[in-house]
Amino acid sequence: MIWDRRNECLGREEIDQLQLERLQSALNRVYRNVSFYKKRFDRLGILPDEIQTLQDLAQFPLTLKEDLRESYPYGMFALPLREVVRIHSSSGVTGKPTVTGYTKNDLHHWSQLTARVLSAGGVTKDDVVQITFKYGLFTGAFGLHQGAELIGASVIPMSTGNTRKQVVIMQDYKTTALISTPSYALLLARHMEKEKIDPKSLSLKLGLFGAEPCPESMRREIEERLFITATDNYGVSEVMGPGVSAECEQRNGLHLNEDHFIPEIIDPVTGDVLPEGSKGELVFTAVQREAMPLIRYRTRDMTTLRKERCGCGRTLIRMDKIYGRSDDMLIIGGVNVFPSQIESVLMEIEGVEPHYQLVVDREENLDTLTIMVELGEQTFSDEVKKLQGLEKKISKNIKEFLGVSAKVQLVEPKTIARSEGKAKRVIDNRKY
Ligand code: DLL
Repeated sequence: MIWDRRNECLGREEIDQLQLERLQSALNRVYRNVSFYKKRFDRLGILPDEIQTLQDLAQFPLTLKEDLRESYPYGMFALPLREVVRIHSSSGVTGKPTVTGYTKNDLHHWSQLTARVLSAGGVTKDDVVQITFKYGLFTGAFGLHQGAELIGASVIPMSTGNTRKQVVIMQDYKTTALISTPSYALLLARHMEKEKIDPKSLSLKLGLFGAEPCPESMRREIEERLFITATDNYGVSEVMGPGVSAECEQRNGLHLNEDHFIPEIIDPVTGDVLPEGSKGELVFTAVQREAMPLIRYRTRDMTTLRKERCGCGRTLIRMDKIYGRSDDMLIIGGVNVFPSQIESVLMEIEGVEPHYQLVVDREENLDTLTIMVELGEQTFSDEVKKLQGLEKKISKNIKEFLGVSAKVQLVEPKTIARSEGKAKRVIDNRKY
């Protein structure tokens, strides 16, 4: 089912015209109202009015996550706070998170966009939707919740954790659609297997998965173990949250809501715009946002855009599943983590040296993180009990500050290889 046939099935010329008009308006709004953009454009001598074609967008500078951090919390807002009715933030607690704000109109658009995502994934008003994303600053739960209500589905705002209860609710409330990270879906499957609960005895039909990569092998495993149809959906909190793009029943790429987000693919090294069909880094200009329009925001996600028509009837451009990242951000069980954040947690702990290595693996399709932490000579000679206490403390702090579970392995002084150049902090053994 196509939620918004008028906007999801526009002709290419209509899309281009709509994007150009909205782009001109967004550039003018940020130039007038966001000092960060005014200063930048003035420095480069470019005026928003000069934009004549969509290709002219490439003259404008890229916006980085760091720019948002430096404008923390409200520096990127294009409207006074009294117009902002909702505030969310990106995951990750240490360091400055990035903040994103929504006006009433932004929330209205957001619900429309997540309703598109949910409809593409097969959700209708007859579904009972269980949302297992965390309700809070993270955009995932509220964003998809609003869209599901707009469709008229029955929404269960379960939030994260308590896997046993999640399954009981699923049984009792007759959940038909699961909204989660793909890795959590596998955790649920594993739990049911252990508890000898037959997934076929549930009412579950659909799984809409996002917030982290879901490679084909993982999709297949989820579908086989839970007896559901699984679709992938993608979003970035700074740009909006979920609602940016999603697979339809054809499952050959994610339809990108181009009437709200103008996508470009750039070479992550040179920043040059690459031709259609190239693999590169995804950049978005959020033209419809009122509270926080973003110009050429670098997502650091690697993909390819394709304009060929899809069998479902939607004309929106499609992006391939995310291939990986152009920076060192890791997504572990749906939580975004930068090695630098782990480092700052470690450095707060006495006796720990600034030498560590992160080993990321996938065991039975679930992400695992092991942090190898090097000890100073003094600490290393401590008794076993003390060392065990230290291991626990590191693990607890990582969970508390970053929201990820990690196994901590303490290692002898000088065992982690030193590097002359950039230290190799991460060994990612997962295959996408
Ligand atoms: O993860 C928004 C979201 C919530 C999307 C729920 C879908 C469902 P952030 O926390 O800002 O926002 O993380 C954004 O997560 O740049 C990608 O690297 C990654 N990501 C999100 N969805 C996918 C996906 C939300 N379907 C970052 N496939 C992005 C691969 C994804 N990576």
